Amino acid sequence: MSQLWQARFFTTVNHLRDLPNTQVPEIAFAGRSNAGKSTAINILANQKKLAFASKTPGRTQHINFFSIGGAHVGQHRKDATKVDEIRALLVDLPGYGYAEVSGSAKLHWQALLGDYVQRREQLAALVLIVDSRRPFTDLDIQMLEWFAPTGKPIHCLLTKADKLNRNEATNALRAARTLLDSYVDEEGQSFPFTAQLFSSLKRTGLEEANDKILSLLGLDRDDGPDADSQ
Ligand SMILES: Nc1nc2c(ncn2[C@@H]2O[C@H](COP(=O)(O)OP(=O)(O)O)[C@@H](O)[C@H]2O)c(=O)[nH]1
Ligand SMILES: [Mg+2]
Repeated sequence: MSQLWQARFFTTVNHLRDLPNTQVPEIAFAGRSNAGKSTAINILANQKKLAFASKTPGRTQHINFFSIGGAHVGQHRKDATKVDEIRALLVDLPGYGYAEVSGSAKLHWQALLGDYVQRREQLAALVLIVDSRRPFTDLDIQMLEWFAPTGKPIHCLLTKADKLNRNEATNALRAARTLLDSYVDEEGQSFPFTAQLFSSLKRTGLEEANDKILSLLGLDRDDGPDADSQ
């Protein structure tokens, strides 16, 4: 049983000023609408409806937070002991690239997402959800560009790998890694950007993704708050 299975709805946010005042590490899932983000979160959390796999893509313009550990309490409840038990947060960012999103909604998205990924100190890493059949889109590249200066890791899940044959999958992974490796800092050092194949349908790459996410959250180091005393 993975610690990610503990995920529970924590809070939803539509403005940066409302971000939860938590200190635990969080990992954010970003990706183009319809890339398979909600399905991937649900599979990783072993829950059918944690993140709603939306039938109207682009509608979810909010940032949804899910807690790992602790009780099911909202951030505004004065129940500090329970909030203290939370060990990490999973963050479902609004999907992007949906054609029917209007100009002002796009600007709102840009401000909310750009500021969040660039400035949120508690953000440990980004999981970028990309459809394995398509190359990275402009907005995926935008996410890489925003995040690179933070020096924090990005792990890409190349989703819907079940739709590719073995050869196509190998090529998709190689192309993604080549793109990610092309990002270098001023000293020519590459960024901590990684990629893997993933299929929610066939559960391909599930263990690899789970282990990577736990490791990025620092949850792989012990079995709980009491681990030291055992
Ligand atoms: N074949 C296949 N379809 C998938 C997979 N993951 C998601 N989908 C489908 O892709 C569509 C969009 O998925 P969703 O998770 O809602 O995408 P989101 O907009 O990124 O949250 C849905 O019809 C899913 O059933 C996968 O691994 N394989
Ligand atoms: Mg979704």
